Amino acid sequence: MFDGPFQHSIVKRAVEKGIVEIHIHDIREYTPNKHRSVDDYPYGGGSGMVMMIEPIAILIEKLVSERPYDEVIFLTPDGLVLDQSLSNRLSMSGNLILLCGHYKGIDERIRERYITMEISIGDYVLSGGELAAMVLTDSIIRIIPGVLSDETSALSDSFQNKLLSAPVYTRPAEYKGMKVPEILLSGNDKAISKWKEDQAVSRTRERRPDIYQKYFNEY
Ligand code: 6GU
Repeated sequence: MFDGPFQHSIVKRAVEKGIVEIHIHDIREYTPNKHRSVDDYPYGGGSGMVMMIEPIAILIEKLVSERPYDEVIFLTPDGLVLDQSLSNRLSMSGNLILLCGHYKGIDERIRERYITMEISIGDYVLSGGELAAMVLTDSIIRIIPGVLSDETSALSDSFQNKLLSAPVYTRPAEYKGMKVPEILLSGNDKAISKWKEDQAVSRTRERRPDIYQKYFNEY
């Protein structure tokens, strides 16, 4: 499941440049029981299966015995909702373990004993933590210095300066009567910067009044 996203684009380039390493571990390979089961019925009843403590504990203990980790992150819809500042913070850390949950959840004792941080990627339910782990991984890796060839590019993203980005255009200057804003063709760098900033502010005000409000409380 991870092959597609991790074999492409920015994540792949970061791995090839030797800036990051990604190791995928299958919990099923760490089951001590002969049925290789990783889940079981919940104590006290209820729907769905619960991921068992033992395979996950064995795997996490193996990993932390091999190298130090800054965080052991569990991807779960009841975690802290991911935003750019959290990605920025995590991009400055060393090794991370991302644990993907599945089914109805994982045995609570895993969370109590091993997990240092719980992250959700938004208020909707996915069928597993894998897609969330890929989203988190991409958002962390792309902002590590040296990963993007244009080093300034990640910094001008929507959200990175707390506002949405201004619209962008490329050639041709006119297509079927639709023109690129005159100012961008003017060569006047100062006026262009001002235009971009104004656009960022008005877009944010119109589309994300919640972010706009925060921006003007801070600045
Ligand atoms: Cl981290 N996991 C699942 N299963 N659903 C989610 C999520 C995570 N974040 C948002 N929805």
